[in-house]
Amino acid sequence: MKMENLPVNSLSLDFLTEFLISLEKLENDRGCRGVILTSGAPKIFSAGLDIMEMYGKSAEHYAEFWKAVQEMWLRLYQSNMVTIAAINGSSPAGGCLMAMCCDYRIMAENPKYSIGLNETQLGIVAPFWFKDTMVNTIGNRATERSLELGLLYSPPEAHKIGLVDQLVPEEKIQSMAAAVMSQWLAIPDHARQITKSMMRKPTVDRLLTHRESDIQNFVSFITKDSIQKSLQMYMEMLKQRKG
Ligand code: CO8
Repeated sequence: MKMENLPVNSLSLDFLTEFLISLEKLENDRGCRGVILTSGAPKIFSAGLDIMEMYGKSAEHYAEFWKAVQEMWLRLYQSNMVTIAAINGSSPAGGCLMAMCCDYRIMAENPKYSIGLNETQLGIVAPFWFKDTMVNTIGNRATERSLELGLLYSPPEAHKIGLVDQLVPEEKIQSMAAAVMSQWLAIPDHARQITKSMMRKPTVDRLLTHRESDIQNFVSFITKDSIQKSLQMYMEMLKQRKG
């Protein structure tokens, strides 16, 4: 699956809806046992959640958007397919979350790219299930430090802490992803799927149990004047940096 929502593959409501439909089609296709998730946008895997979906909109819109973000996580994290992220660009926040949902992460060795959950840098707080996904990937202490400081890691740093499994020269990323996919597909599906579910189910169940309150928390947090102001300042900073 090659994500292409130019310029930066931000996860808008429309994009998430398309993504979910495409993923479901593959999931229901008996001939498809694995997916490589990558980007068609130059230098960016995904810029994470579309900030414009979280700014200046109605409470109903925020609730609908958040439900779609939850759904993306639930489907991708629990996919029956082998999922490999071929991270061929920067991958902040929601982009990092998508990559962490996969079974294996390969990142291009480009010093300009970075990956991490940088929410605190925007003045917002990563939800508990973002945090849980990171804890399951890199452990508690590394997550605590990453989240509090909103750290974005270079490829070597991300590899060192286990946020990505492997680094490759950029031009080799797709062929390496295909080679890794072959290794994973050599394992009988049912054994691998049950094992994956055993590892991930407690984390998934936590969100399922608190799904409605998580939506309400998001809406009441994001509608606060102070949070709207932080997001506005962050968007302005992005635009100024560009200039
Ligand atoms: N959403 C919307 N627009 C974006 C986003 C985004 N996430 N990221 C970039 N853009 C826009 C920029 O504003 C710019 O717009 P314009 O052309 O109109 O000026 C355009 O995309 C291109 O961006 P850049 O010029 O910055 O492109 P670069 O190639 O220089 O850099 C980056 C690309 C590295 C992706 C950079 O744009 C960046 O760092 N973006 C911000 C990424 C980020 O911080 N995302 C966090 C989103 S929040 C999230 O995912 C989880 C939130 C959890 C919510 C919890 C609340 C309770």
